[in-house]
Amino acid sequence: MSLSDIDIERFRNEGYLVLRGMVPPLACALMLSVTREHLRAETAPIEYEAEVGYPGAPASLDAPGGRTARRLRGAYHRHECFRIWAEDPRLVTQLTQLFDEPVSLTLAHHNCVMTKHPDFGSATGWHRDIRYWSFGRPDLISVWLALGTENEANGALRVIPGSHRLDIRPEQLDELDFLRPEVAANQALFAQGKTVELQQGDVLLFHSGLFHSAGRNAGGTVKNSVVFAYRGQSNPPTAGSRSAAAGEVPLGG
Ligand SMILES: O=C(O)CCC(=O)C(=O)O
Repeated sequence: MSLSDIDIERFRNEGYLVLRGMVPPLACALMLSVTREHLRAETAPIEYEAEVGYPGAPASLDAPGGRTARRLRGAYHRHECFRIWAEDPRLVTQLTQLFDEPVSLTLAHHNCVMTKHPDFGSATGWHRDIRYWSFGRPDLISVWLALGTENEANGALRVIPGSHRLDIRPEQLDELDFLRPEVAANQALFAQGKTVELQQGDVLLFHSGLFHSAGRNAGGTVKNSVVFAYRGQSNPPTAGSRSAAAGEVPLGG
């Protein structure tokens, strides 16, 4: 299941690629059942909505909905079903094609199951994943696996195609490096945003410089997505940074 030249070219130009039906239903069902069990048991480490602090999130852990899980962190060590997916040889081959060199999984970033809840799950503004990451080059790839349907109604990701190549002026960004909604140049960018609809087993690969956002979950069930981040061998994390703090898994390729 290697990528075609057209896929590779599309990723380079648009900054993202959707691989339909890549993960079989049985594997997704296992990841889903582990996710639900860990949500029920509140298996640590968990990031709660109240800790994310995005607009619309509960104000504190003790506020109504404050203990709504936003991310089950540490997916790689949580259960072997996530590890098996993160190391899937087909995925490693594809990432190797995109990086044009062997790859490593970085455990410091993403490495989680995103769990967006209908009642207290908050929206996420337009941002680049790389904004808090420290690597020699801003060229990582985030890999987002849908464990169920993702659409505009339940808070699917929206992306701005090609935005990984854009130069952004500092005044376009707020203090947390989200694109400011009131800036005219940003509104022109938002107008180019596309919702990435996914079904169970679909995988979205996106460049760490691609602007993306997501709405709230207005559906009736939790939306669960497994997310990992990868880098090319020649692009290690900056020594002493948070990106270097959690270890890595060399995957060859
Ligand atoms: O599901 C969301 O709200 C977006 C999550 C996201 O983009 C991120 O954590 O980088």
